[in-house]
Amino acid sequence: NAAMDAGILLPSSPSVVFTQDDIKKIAAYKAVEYVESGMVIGLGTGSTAKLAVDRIGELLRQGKLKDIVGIPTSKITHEQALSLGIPLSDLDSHPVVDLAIDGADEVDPFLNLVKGRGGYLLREKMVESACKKFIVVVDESKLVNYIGGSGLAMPVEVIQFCWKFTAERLRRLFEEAGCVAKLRTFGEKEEPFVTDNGNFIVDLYFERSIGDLKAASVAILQLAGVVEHGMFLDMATTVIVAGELGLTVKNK
Ligand code: ABF
Repeated sequence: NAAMDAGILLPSSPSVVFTQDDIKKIAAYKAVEYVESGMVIGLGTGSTAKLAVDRIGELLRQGKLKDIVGIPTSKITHEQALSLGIPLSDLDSHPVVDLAIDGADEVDPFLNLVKGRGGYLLREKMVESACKKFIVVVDESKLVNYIGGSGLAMPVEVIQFCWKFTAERLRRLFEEAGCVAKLRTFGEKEEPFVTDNGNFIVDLYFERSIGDLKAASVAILQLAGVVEHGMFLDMATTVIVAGELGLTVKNK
C-alpha cells in the first residue's frame, strides 16, 4: 500500500522565486500547523527540523501555542530549544509523545525512511518510535524508488569496541547488494565521528537494492556491536515534500 498523495498545496507563481531555504521553511511551517497547545512534541534535528523548532519557539513567544513540552532528539536541538525558551523533558518523564517533526535523508514510496546522515539516528529513533504521529519534512531530492537508492550512506551506529569487526560483519550481510562499509570521519585528519551517545557510525553504501527491509533490519540489529540503524520502517505517518511547485503531503 503505497502512500497517498494529497496534492500540491502551494503552487509558486511565476513572479515569485523561492530559494531552497524558503521552500524548506514553508514545509517546516506547514508541519508546525499540526502542533496544538498542550502537546508533547518530539523535536527533530537537521536543517529542516531546525526551522520547525524555531517556528514552535516563535508561536510560544507569541502566545499562539501554550503548554508545549519538547523532547529533543539531539544535544544540538536541546541547546536550540533551550535558547528559544521551549520547556523540555525526556522520554523517562514523558514516554508518550503526541507528535514529532523531523527531516530525513531518503523517503521511499511507502514512507520508509533513511535517517542519520547528521549522526543523530539513535535518539531520533527512540523519540520517534514513541510518537502517536510522526511528520517528516523533506525536499523532493530526498525521494527515492527504494531504500539505499540515492547511492548515499545508510548509517549504522556501532559501539567503538572493535568497530572494524562490526563493519566487516555488516558488509558481509549485504554482499549481494554490493555493500561497502565505511567508518564515518570528520575534518582533514579524518578523525572518527563520535555520536551524542559516544558511539561510532559505520556508513553502508549499496550498489543494488537490499530487498526485504524488515529482514535487513533484523539482521543488522542481531549483530552484537550494533546499537541502531538508520532505516525508519513504517514509522512516518505524514511526509511533507517541498518542491519547486510547492508542497505535497503524503499520508500513510
Ligand atoms: C536529521 O537530519 C537526520 O536524521 C537526517 O540525517 C537529517 C536531514 O537533514 P536536513 O533536513 O538538513 O536535510 O533529521
